[in-house]
Amino acid sequence: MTDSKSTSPSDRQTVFVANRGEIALRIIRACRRLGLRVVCGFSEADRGAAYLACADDAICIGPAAAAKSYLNIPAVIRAAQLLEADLIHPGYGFLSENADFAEAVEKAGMTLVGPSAEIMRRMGDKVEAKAAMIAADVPCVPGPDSVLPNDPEAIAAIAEQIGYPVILKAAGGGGGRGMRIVREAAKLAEAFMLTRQEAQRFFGNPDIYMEKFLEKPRHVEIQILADAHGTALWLGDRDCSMQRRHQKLIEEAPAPGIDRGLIEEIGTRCARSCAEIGYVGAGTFEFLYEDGQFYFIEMNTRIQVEHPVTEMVTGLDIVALQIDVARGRPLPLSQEQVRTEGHAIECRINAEDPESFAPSPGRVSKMHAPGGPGVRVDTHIASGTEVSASYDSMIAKIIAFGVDRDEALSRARAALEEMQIEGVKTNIALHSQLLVDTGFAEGGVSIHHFEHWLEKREASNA
Ligand code: MV4
Repeated sequence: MTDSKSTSPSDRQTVFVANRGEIALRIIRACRRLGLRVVCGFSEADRGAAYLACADDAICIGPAAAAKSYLNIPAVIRAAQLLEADLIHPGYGFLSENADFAEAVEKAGMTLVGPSAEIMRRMGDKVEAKAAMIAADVPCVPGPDSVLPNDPEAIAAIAEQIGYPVILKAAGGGGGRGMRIVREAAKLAEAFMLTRQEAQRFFGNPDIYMEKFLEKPRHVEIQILADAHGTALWLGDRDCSMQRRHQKLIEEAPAPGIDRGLIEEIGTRCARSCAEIGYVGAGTFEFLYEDGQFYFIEMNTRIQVEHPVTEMVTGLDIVALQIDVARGRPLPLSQEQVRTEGHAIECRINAEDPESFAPSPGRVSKMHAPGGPGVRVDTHIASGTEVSASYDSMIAKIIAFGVDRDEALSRARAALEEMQIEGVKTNIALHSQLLVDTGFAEGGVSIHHFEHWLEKREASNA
């Protein structure tokens, strides 16, 4: 390619967005900032959605059912080729951590905004991921860095060595499926058989591993970003402990009340392990944090829903940087230039019944988004938007920034009060209640806090 050609507008690279909703819009915005052409694939359910008009072009990839559109690898590849894409951004969910998809993108001569198929496959196997982290001196939950044998006596011996309670996990699992807690030796053999069957059924991989079960941990994660030239950065930490059934409700950065020296040591090790394994792209190291210690559990190889809290405290555009490193560009900053400042809190707004948590699809008849200093709203929703029953019920993210946690909290509270959504039920009022909970206001709640809070609320309403 000649210089004159590379500067002509027709030669701009094209990004195909293989996702929908708020993250599709977030990716479109990053592409605009970078001066890239950006095109979308949409399902029949999303035809005519307002965010699609923000892209340079868009094409239908199939019916509403995700399996036939956003999860349909041949349909996505064909659409990207038709719209002359150079890169494919998978967002989160759908095909974002599918190694077969990553391979198909490579085979079709395009570039995935994400790590290689090989790395994705390796991190998708939780036992391989754990072994890689142990090798890189990232602290892990006590337990073997290998799959369990089939011999009941050998398994019992491993459990005795770890000490009860233990947890059995499917190597092909993650995100909360295919796990079983075992509190006594008498229950181990049956639990092993059941977990084995589930692992085979859900993930097509019968491999099981065992860890010490941590009773009351927090969920703290480290954001990383790595280029193809050997630079790997960590961009701080997030606390995602406020969750219900593995669906996060509130995330914040930084994790409150944790020794900054310890976080720095963990973050540095995460970044170094990325450089060691040749990781390119954005990624997240998930840890459990209990009694002053970090324990690695899984790595996510995608951009995450909660990335905005990290963007707010670092001032970086993680999605733009993620696209740039996928294009082979070197990261434009060093670790010393990554500075975090202040505090950010994100509330996930879902279209759901606040009592039953059942999805509440329908037409948004009215939408007023909050704003003002330190308030960011990531959403594709406007008055008139149809919320489909075919997809996740998350429709908006309210992110509040402050010089400290108290200011972020008070801005988040005011933003939630201001927000109005009519036509679908939402969890806005639930968030308002959570943000005045004394436990949450103090900071540092465990992953079980929300369910306990709900139980207490039910009891006081009875
Ligand atoms: C654990 C654990 C306690 N001890 N591992 C759930 C999702 C998957 N990513 C790992 N998970 C857990 N692994 C050990 N050794 C508790 C959980 C867990 C959890 C973790 C993070 C966020 C929410 C959670 C909710 C329930 C259980």
